[in-house]
Amino acid sequence: MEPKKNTSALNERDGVTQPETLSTQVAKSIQQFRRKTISSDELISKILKGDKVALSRAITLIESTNPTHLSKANEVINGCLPHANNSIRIGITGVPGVGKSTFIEAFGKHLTSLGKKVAVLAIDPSSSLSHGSILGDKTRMEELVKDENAYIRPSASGDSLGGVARKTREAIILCEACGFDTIIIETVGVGQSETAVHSMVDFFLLLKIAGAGDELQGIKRGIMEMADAIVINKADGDNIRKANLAKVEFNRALHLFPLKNSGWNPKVTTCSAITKEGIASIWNTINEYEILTKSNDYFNHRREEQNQYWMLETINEQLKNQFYNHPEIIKALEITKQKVLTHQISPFTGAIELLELYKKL
Ligand SMILES: Nc1nc2c(ncn2[C@@H]2O[C@H](COP(=O)(O)OP(=O)(O)O)[C@@H](O)[C@H]2O)c(=O)[nH]1
Ligand SMILES: [Mg+2]
Repeated sequence: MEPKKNTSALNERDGVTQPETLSTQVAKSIQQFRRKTISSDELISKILKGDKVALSRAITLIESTNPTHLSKANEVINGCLPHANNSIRIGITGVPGVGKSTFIEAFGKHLTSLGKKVAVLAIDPSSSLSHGSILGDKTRMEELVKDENAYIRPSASGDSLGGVARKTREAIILCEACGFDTIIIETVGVGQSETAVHSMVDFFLLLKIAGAGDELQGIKRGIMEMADAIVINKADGDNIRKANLAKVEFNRALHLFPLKNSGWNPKVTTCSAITKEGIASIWNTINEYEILTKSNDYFNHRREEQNQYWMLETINEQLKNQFYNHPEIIKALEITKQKVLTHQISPFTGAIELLELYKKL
């Protein structure tokens, strides 16, 4: 009779004799693997020396969903934290095709030519689904990618914007500790990601292109309100006149917004990421902003506020994850949903019951 196949994972097969000696090949690969796993102290000291390979490894670590990586990631972040903060953080947003990647290439090259060290991070919630767009971006940033004083990191993956944003925020800390003094966070102008980026940068730049008189349509008012500068890109060739007209219109529209807490009057400018016209003056504008907000103490005040915000955001996110991933809650949630659906209990009662259950778990 055929022996019954035991499919239990707990079952051990007997009768397999071990080879007397370990193959040298295997030994070698184990040694190599060990050499590759690097302690958090080593990682920190390499990052502080400006090692971009170590920086990438650390960012991969914070992006990992493997729970065993979490404590190591936190060690690295805490080790880097005292060396962070010394930078200007710039958020750049705009709809796909507006020229963000091309702009960042031109802008980034301008900054490195001034001796700046530039890190580019991206928050792109759509790319975590399609695993996309970054390859395209890297080819648009051909020169910057090769620049020794630049670092480009594709967007973190994750299944929630909150998660992706938190990882990006931690990546900012690592980049700063690695010596990058100008951090650019790029996001696609869709959905909630602008708000997330706005809450982690000092300066928020909205990239636009001139349309045929429809400049002010289709822009979410909230995004315009967040902008410290509106830059109309592709102001080259036949487009220059239209771009200048758009500039006038945006200026007029901005006057309708209340004065910002920063005391800064948002600027509207035009540029071409291709001819590089106007690129240098955007950097001057950001410098002016930094000088103003550091002299009126808004700069530090805002960073402190952002720290508080991110602590609370992280708590919210973790609480939600713990709740929804608890096996008992997963079971009870289904039952409660049915009860609500069939009007046995109100949605409010259902929620309270689940929360009460969670407290007891
Ligand atoms: N004429 C012109 N074309 C531009 C400019 N900036 C970007 N483009 C083009 O616009 C297209 C989209 O640019 P890309 O940087 O990929 O936009 P993104 O989706 O916002 O990152 C590309 O074909 C670019 O070559 C510019 O300043 N002038
Ligand atoms: Mg792009």
